[in-house]
Amino acid sequence: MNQLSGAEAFVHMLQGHGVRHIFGLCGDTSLPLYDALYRLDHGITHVLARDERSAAYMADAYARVTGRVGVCEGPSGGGATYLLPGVVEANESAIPVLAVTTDIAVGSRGRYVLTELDQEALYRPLTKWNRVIDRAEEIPQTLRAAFRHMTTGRPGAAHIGLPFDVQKDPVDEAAVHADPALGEFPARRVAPEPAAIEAAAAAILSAERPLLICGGGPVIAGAWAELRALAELLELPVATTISGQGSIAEDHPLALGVVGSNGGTPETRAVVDEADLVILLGCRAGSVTTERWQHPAPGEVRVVHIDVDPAVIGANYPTEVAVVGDARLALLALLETLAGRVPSARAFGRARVARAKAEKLAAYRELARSDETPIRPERIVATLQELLPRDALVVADAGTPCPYLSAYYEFREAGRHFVTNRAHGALGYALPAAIGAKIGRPGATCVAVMGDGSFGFAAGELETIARLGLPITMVVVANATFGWIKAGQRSGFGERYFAVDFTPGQHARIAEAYGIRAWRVEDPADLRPALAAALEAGAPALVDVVTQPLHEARAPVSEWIA
Ligand SMILES: Cc1ncc(C[n+]2csc(CCOP(=O)(O)OP(=O)(O)O)c2C)c(N)n1
Repeated sequence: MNQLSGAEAFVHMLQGHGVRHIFGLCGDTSLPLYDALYRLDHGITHVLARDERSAAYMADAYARVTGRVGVCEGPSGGGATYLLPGVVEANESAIPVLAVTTDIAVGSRGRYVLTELDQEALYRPLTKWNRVIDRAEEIPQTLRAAFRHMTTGRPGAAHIGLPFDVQKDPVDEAAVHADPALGEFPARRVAPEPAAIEAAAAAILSAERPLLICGGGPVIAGAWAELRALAELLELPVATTISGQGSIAEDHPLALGVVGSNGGTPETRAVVDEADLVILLGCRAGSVTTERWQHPAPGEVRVVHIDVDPAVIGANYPTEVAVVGDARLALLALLETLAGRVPSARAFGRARVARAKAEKLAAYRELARSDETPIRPERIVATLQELLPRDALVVADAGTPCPYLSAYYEFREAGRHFVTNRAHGALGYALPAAIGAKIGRPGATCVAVMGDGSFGFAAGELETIARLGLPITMVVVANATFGWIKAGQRSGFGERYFAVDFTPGQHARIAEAYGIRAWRVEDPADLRPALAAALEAGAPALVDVVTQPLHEARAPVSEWIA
């Protein structure tokens, strides 16, 4: 038999699944793997990150924008622990990320080897599938299982541990084969039961004011054409969660925009409350989307719940009709079932959406023109809206960027154009995620919007952006405080501000020290020229905007404690 080393087999298995990029950071236990990556002709580009946490966020964003599995890697012990935040974010957001940790030799276990850690136990609660490989011959089947689990059903993250000796032991070359279809997601889509579709159609037809709320599912399933067709057939207002932005072009007359406590507003909430039937599509109806299960009101609204994951259906709302299946296939089936059965179109949807949007945007537009200093977040959003092309990629952190962009930035193309980490909202996501997003979609204008708190978490990756020469425009929304938490102290704790403020940073100068072009903006009049110059630079660029803090702002946030 022809033999490969374990590391060689591992690389060929990634190649066989169509992997083109790996994001990672080196370590002792990874040396055989790195050597195989160096020697073999595999067509995979390795992107060196400066922190494994960033590598995982890069892989996550890369997967979101490409529809392919994102791969990140790090060494045993510290590397394995530093990858975790990105892996859990991906898993909870139904994004397939393969985390590869190398590990101490199987033969050294239990002997107090530097970096020893039970990496399988560590990853168990954070992944959909997880295995530390004990014998090299298991490598091909382990990779196949990981890809099957990551990209079928509800997508999710997987972890594979690759011990040092396993990387060097022999593998039969004949065992190295892969189905490249499993490198993309969703793979092997599952269609819903016809009876469930018929019941859903009947329920929807019997409703007077139905409303659709899209979670991340329709974006992952690429269901925007079918969604739009269904909305137009039924004159159905379409709301989304933050992860669901991109399910429908937000300038469509039936697109209501984001609902919920983060990015929803009283005007969009009113439409939710008026609905007599809500279709939850690829949406878990979690605390943020539903304003802690108040809007819509459980028990008072009829619910049709469509999801690829049967476990989420009925978790939060008494459900009249449960439909299990891929979002695109479910919508296609609904369209077929409803054909010819919808009474002549009612204008209700469009008129109601238009009114809600006009009311919501009136107050925003006023603030977006404001010449106040510190600069209002509304003005930043409006300026980005003016300058960015329709198909730009916007990557955002928690804090000020997320609610403001969700509420007021209009993503005018369906599909994944907004990348943000809504499972955990951990700070420091946007800067590294923008790297993965830009590498995944090199032709798109890419902007990362982050608070100065988030900047502090991620600034080390400025070197990566500069080294790779990635033309990403970073916008730092600088207010010298962990503003979201300060706003929570204002709204719920009598303005007892405790341990939230930090020293104002010179973010432009930090970027310049990395060789990145940068602007600092304090005067609102300078904002547009600085952002325009940054976007036109064709090179890494950063704009540091001294911004009104959230606790003084009129943020589109109904609850600070989600
Ligand atoms: C890793 C992590 N730790 C803590 C939090 C809790 N948290 C949510 S928002 C926020 C403040 C964000 O500050 P900043 O990035 O400066 O943005 P701002 O809210 O000021 O706009 C914090 C600390 C978090 N989301 N992630």
